[in-house]
Amino acid sequence: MPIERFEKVFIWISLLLLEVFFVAVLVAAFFGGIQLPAPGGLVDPEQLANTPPFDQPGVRQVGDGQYEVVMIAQTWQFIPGEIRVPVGSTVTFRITSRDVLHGFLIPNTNANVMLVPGQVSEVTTRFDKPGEYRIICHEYCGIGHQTMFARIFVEPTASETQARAQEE
Ligand SMILES: [Cu+2]
Repeated sequence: MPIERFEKVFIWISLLLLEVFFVAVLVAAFFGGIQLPAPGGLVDPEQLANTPPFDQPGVRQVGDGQYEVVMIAQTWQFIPGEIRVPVGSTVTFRITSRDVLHGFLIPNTNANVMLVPGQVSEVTTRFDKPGEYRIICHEYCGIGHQTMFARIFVEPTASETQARAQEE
């Protein structure tokens, strides 16, 4: 069966594009640190108050520069609504939803997961720049959706604060 010349060209271009996208996925996965959010386990959303670690949401230091944040999302807030960690911290978030589907996005980081009731979402990110970050719900969850956010304050370390004071 003869294949028309232009058709051949486009078949090759399509194959080439597939290759390019495949390589892009590999580069993102192995060099860009992009990864699928890991399922962190199952919980009963109605029993969160009696289920560790969700009975005590908050920030815990788990190592040198390593923190764990246990969080609950519910209409229309994150608990806790404020988190403080020192700059340079690696933070693992363990989050679940108490009621409906919510989202968890920290803009300009790799943290971007869905929060499904009954499921624990886990995502790890590093904060190298001090400042205020926001956690945003990016799955429409009802009439108060646009007000659903939390703050992360990444605080400069004591030595950095001193260095800055001296500069001024
Ligand atoms: Cu929402």
